[in-house]
Amino acid sequence: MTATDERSHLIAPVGGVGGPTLPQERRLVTEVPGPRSRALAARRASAVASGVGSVLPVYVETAGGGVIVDVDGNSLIDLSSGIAVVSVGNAAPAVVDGVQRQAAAFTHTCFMVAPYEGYVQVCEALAEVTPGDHAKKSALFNSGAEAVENAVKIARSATGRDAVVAFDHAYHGRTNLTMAMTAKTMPYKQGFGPFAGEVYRAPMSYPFRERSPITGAEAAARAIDVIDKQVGGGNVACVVIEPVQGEGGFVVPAEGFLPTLAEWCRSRGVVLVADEIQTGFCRTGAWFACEHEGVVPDLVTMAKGLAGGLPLAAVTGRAELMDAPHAGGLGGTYGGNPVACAAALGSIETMQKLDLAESARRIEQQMVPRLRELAGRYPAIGDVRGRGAMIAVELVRPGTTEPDAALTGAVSAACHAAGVVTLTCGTYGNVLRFLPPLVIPEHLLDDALDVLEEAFATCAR
Ligand code: PLZ
Repeated sequence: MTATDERSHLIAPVGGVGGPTLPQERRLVTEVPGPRSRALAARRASAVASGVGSVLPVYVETAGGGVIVDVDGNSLIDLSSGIAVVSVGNAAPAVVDGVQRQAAAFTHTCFMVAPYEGYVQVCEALAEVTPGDHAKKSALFNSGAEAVENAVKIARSATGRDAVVAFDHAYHGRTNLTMAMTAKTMPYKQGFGPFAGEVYRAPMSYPFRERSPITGAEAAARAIDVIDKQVGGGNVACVVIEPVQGEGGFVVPAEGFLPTLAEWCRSRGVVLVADEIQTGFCRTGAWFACEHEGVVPDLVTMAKGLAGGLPLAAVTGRAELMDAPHAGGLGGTYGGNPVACAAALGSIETMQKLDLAESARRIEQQMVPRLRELAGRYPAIGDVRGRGAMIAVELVRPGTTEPDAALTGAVSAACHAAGVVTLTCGTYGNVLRFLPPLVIPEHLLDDALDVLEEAFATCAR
């Protein structure tokens, strides 16, 4: 088999209506939302609980590669990847192929009842791709929040300690423990308490919002001081941190912050958990964002990009920590579902063979200069930041760091109306973030950036 043959099933269609054979173009044939989407919105209003929101006003018919086609036939450019999930592209051929074969063979037995090879294969692959060359083991779950919950269980079991440290602006999920770890009240926590105990919050390194310039090591010392004084290093089971914060605003900590924190954890016997749920699987231009600073976490939580759109999550880490809980102490009915595992194997294979970490770095090179140029023209853009294909602009009142959430919402809505799927985030709701699929063609990303530029021309001064 030649190299091209070997790769062909990763880029060629498997059949069906979605996948990369969908024309990779922005095409609006109705107003957005069109009549069919509006009819579905009306049905939704009486059937779906209103606590569940949606970013886009359109309903999806099919999707493939870097486009989403709605029920009115509009083709939108996807700069969200379903919140960093379909990094290999929507309906990626190797994912679809794996899912179809596995679903036809068996859909579920429960790994705790009757195990199967796919689960083992995923754990073997995770030991290979995650940072560090120590002996590793893994356990599989369904959602990111569930992975974080289990990382805490493992860390507590291994250390015999209770305290969990999370950071300002952190996001770790919506379950009771992970809500306590998540920083932002609205919309995640308001009215949903009381929250789990023994969760403490430390100050983050957020270069754009420091009152005066401070190095990463100094920001880490500030956090460590809070932990030492308010919790006591010897009481801490784990420090949980997103190496680049996601929902909190695509905050890239100052260089030196993560390594200093990692060193402190090691010296105090604290388990360092990297929450790579949003940053993992090539998103930031490396397989895991910790690698940019050579940090090797004790445990890594993963989900999203792992399985190309199927719900699968994992905790991977040092074998001795992973083996700390008693037999039967970890699990769940659906954890490591065989169809999701087949999807993960297809997704990981695609990332390896197409070198999607390199693609993420190319996306950064295509996006950042254009965003910087835009920032030169629109002083409302206070900061351009991110790594790889995890890039954001933070919007402020010109000349200040005062957040401008209204402008952020307006620019994002203008992008949606023009056929580009953008997301916002941030503690102050003033960060416009971009998470394109790593397979997005250059021309499509260029077109999306043109739309963004027009949106600024319309909405900003
Ligand atoms: N940890 C770092 O980014 C999920 C949340 C969207 P689940 N982020 C998207 C929303 O509003 O619910 C996330 C994350 C990090 C944990 C999670 C939680 O992952 O799969 O959504 O549970």
